Amino acid sequence: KIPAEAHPLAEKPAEIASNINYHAKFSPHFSPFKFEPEQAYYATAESVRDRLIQQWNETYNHFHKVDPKQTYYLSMEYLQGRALTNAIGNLDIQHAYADALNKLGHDLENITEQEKDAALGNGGLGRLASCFLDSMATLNLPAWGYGLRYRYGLFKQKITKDGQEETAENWLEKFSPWEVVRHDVIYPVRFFGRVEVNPTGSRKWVEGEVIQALAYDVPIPGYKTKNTISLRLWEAKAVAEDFNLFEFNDGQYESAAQLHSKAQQICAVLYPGDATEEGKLLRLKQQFFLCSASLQDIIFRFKERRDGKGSWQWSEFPSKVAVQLNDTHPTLAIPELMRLLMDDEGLGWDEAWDVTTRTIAYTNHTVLPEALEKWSLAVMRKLLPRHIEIIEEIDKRFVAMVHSTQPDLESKLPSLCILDTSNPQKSVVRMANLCVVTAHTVNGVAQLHSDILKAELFVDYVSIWPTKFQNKTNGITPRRWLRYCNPELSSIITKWLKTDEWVTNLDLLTKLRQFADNEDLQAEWASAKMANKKRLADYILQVTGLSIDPNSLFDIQVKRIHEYKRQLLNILGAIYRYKKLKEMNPDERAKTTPRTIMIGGKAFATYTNAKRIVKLVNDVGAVVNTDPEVNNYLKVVFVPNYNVSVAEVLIPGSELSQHISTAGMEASGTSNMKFALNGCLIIGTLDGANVEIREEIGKENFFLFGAEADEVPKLRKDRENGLFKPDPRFEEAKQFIRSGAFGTYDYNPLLDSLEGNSGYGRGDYFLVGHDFPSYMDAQAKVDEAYKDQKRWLKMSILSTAGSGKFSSDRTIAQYAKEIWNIEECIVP
Ligand code: DL6
Repeated sequence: KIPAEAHPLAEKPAEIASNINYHAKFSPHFSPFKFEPEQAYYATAESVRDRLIQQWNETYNHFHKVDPKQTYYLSMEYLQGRALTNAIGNLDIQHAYADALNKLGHDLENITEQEKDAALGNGGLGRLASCFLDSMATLNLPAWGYGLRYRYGLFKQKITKDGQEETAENWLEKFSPWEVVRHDVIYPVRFFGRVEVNPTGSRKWVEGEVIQALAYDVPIPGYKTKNTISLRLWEAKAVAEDFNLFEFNDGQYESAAQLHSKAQQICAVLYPGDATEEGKLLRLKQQFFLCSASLQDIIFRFKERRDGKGSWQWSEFPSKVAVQLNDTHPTLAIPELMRLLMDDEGLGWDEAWDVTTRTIAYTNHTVLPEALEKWSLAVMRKLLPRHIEIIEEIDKRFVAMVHSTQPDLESKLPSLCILDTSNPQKSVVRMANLCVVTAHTVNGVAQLHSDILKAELFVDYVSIWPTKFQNKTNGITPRRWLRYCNPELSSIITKWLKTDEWVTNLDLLTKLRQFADNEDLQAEWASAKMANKKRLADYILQVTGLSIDPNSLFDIQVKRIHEYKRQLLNILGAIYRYKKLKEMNPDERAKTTPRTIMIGGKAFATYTNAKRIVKLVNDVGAVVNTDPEVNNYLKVVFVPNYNVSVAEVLIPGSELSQHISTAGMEASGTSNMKFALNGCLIIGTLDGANVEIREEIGKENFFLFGAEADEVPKLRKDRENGLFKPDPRFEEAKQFIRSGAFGTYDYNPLLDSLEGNSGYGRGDYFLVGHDFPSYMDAQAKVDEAYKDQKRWLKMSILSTAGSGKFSSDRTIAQYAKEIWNIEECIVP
């Protein structure tokens, strides 16, 4: 830690102001003499970036000199959000910058609102990757992230009368002040072509199309440390020689620039639709592009650091390099590393396999069968002919190993092997199997999820490699998710703990427990919550035009819209609540706990039922919020375009949050951790990390309901056998929708998915009907608990106090020690 007075950046606001002015003047992106908030944002960001660059270069030089073992995190997604508040906070220069901007007639908070979210991810997995980068930098670990520089990130969600509408999110519309292009870091990535066999037997991948991968680096500053690491994003490019001037001059404009347009397609969008063959091919190209460019870069750096230092062996590679695959999306790193080692560096199979297996580790983030990637063998053979040879060889050797050492498992081989050729027309490569067979370590992301992986999805592999499987419960960065998004609560915590060390040692929050009953703390806690609720109410007014009452209970569910996450359970509960309020007389109504239910999240563009859920929430809101009998007691709000920045407003203002997935389906969840950390109570099932959160904060502070994971298979069977008796309240809520109470839209397909044998092939696969009564009972307990504000505040304080375990610093320290075997490397 750098003492405040010796801080190299402890400058006078006047100097900072002149630096911001300098940027506005000499790196201008706008017409001169304009200095409105937008211009001020870009100039401020550039001024901050300059400071980062200095630390960043020192970090790289230090790592280069020390040559420690380094981790490379490969992820197709990063949900970075905004960078300015985080950067000046981590650099500890927020006061100086706020003063400087005041001098220039601007307000720091207002300026930060100008920044567009970098949304290069979909949801939990992408945001986790971003939290991990923050922790890697803060823990001074020699680690980097690799990803793709998508032109359009996650779509912008608009709500129209028809429900969700998607438009492209142009986060690079003007430019990003946070990225630095490295024109000297460029690698060729090949697609298609053929394998050439040389007389010596060695093989080479030749011809096809070659696209260039150009590096754009984003600095990731650690909190109050000089260490600043990189997120390297690859951009696809064709070179000038690929432009056919002859054809162009001949009027054949499209074919003249064919490779340029193919290159542009690669990084055009995050998750191109893959319903078509073209879409599938493009997605596979994206995955390979990330893997190939990153591995070429890693190998280049490994060799560069050995240059001139005497003789070295490739067997040393795993003692210098750890590669973590963030789910199966970067699985092609496995055959690509094998190919680079064998075909380019001349290693034999055994040596290359030894290096690869000791380098690669894999994290699984889902047990949902449709999310377990399988790629058509035929498509892959066309796009990556050499890699398919390698995958076939890995599979062949795996099968031979099972035959010779695990005869008991021979009958399991059809599901264990990598290639599934049972239907020769539709043979596929199972990416998770390739990862498990190759990786030295496989981990799940919460204890329950890791247990399920070992007991179900990967059970037979466990008997082959009993020590390969680990758990690494997810975490969130306390910097973004408390210190910066909730300054009011942060100051209170610092005051009561008499230190701000909790920002990097979140376990210190347990010391709040002793004050949970203290009236002074409770009063301060309540006033911080009210300030955040008012800020949230202002935000809702601004984006929806709806006025909500900060004295009502703020109940929030925000996450991707998916049937397993059960937003449908939430809205059915709201519908039932509305119906009962309508049936009450005014005196009865006045005794209820007023609630504002907020639901936000994006539905995948082609996921019809998810989009119906979005429409239903909006339709219910339209009726409830304009019903004068009820709208003082209940409001239902759909929060549009949920993203990282919106979460930073919602979470601090929340009092109850819903994490209500069918048990066994949510691998971990990380928003549950963010809400609990901010003193929000949870209503939830025993799923994912909820289980551990409940253990940490105390079961009396958690509103639990629903079936447990090990009951789910039997409950599904019972339904199929007609043994399920729905609760009358559940029937009443569905019937109310069918009666047309919320408009004329046809909700029958959605409601049918909760009945009979439709939806996911079997009726109510996610057990909404089964869990509905216990959900409503738990909600009744919430209403009662909220009436006793003293008790509620105590529960809220205990939620924060019990959240220390869920720091991503803890998670990353465990990855570093137990998977990567890397140590801190502090920049002096
Ligand atoms: O591990 C991060 C996050 C978990 O918290 C969520 O529970 C899980 O649903 C999510 N998984 C994905 C799946 N992507 N794929 N494949 O995003 O990961």
